[in-house]
Amino acid sequence: MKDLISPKLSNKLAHLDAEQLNNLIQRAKALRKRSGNRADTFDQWIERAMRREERAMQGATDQRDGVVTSAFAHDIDVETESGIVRAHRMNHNLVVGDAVTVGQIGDQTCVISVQPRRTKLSRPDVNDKNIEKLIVANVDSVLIVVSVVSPPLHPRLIDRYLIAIQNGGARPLICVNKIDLLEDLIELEVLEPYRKIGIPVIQCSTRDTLGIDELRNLLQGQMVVFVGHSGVGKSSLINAFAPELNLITGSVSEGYGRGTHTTTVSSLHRLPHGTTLIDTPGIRSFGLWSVTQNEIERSFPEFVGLQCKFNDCTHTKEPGCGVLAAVESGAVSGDRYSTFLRLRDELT
Ligand SMILES: Nc1nc2c(ncn2[C@@H]2O[C@H](COP(=O)(O)OP(=O)(O)OP(=O)(O)O)[C@@H](O)[C@H]2O)c(=O)[nH]1
Ligand SMILES: [Mg+2]
Ligand SMILES: [Zn+2]
Repeated sequence: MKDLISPKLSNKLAHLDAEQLNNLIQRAKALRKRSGNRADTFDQWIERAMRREERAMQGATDQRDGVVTSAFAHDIDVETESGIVRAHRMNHNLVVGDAVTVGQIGDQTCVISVQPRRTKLSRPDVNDKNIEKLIVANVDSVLIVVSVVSPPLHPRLIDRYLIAIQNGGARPLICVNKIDLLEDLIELEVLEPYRKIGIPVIQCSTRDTLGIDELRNLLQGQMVVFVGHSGVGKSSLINAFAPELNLITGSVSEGYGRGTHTTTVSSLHRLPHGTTLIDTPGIRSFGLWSVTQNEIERSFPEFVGLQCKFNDCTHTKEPGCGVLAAVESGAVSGDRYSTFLRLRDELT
């Protein structure tokens, strides 16, 4: 369908996702059909459709600001001063946490504009890795939820999240849930390197109500998104803060120790004392969106201040490499260094 549009116009429309582009194409086709005119190029019809939409937006009445609390395929829920309203997305790529203005166009409530994002968390689209898939916008912190035993702990996922969070501008926190299932706390030693680089690591159990108060204090007054694999207990943790929300929680399959993808859409919840929590669907995998070698290095604060002989040192084999020396002496954790190498390889 994209072939209908010239490469030049396609570039101008690059901010639209596949569905938005499709909507625009359908509107342009409808305009062309109604006019009966076959002489104009399809680019011209697309531009006409865009102008029509802009005019409609300018004429929108009863404009109000709000925050997106849930995002569906065609509509979003927006929290406004007068309560939650459902609005048509129009051509906007929106996620929970986005600050928007909505207004009335005819008898429909529509999104008129989106404010620039203060922070964001994104990943490559699962179907097309060249498309950025936003997960959430404007959060202060991202709580990476992992569990132990069932599902098992996956430190590699934490590493990828840390880079994406750093790039998006929010603060990372780690929550290890289900510690009631642990026979020996020694298994949590794999998380020590994260604590060492200054990331709070909170141990929790929603079953035994352990760590919940500590987490509540840490998150107070912030907008926080809960992310992680399915079945680690994101929704259960949010319920532990606010049982009245009664979010649906799932089970973990016996054989594989995997979650069953219970939460299917993200949702935003206001708690007392200015805390806002966002629940998200569990992920199967998490790829990195638009990350450079330098950005990977920046997410290893333990490398800062280490001196390498060469300015463009890759810290892999060069003589006089400060990072390799620090790994050798134990000043930098061998696990974290392996992570660095793995992430680096993923880029090439
Ligand atoms: N043993 C134990 N089980 C827990 C704990 N927290 C949650 N669970 C259980 O883990 C299962 C999955 O919990 P959910 O809260 O649905 O997990 P989720 O991360 O929201 O999963 P998705 O929505 O699929 O991404 C449920 O059966 C919970 O009862 C805990 O601290 N200890
Ligand atoms: Mg859930
Ligand atoms: Zn080096």
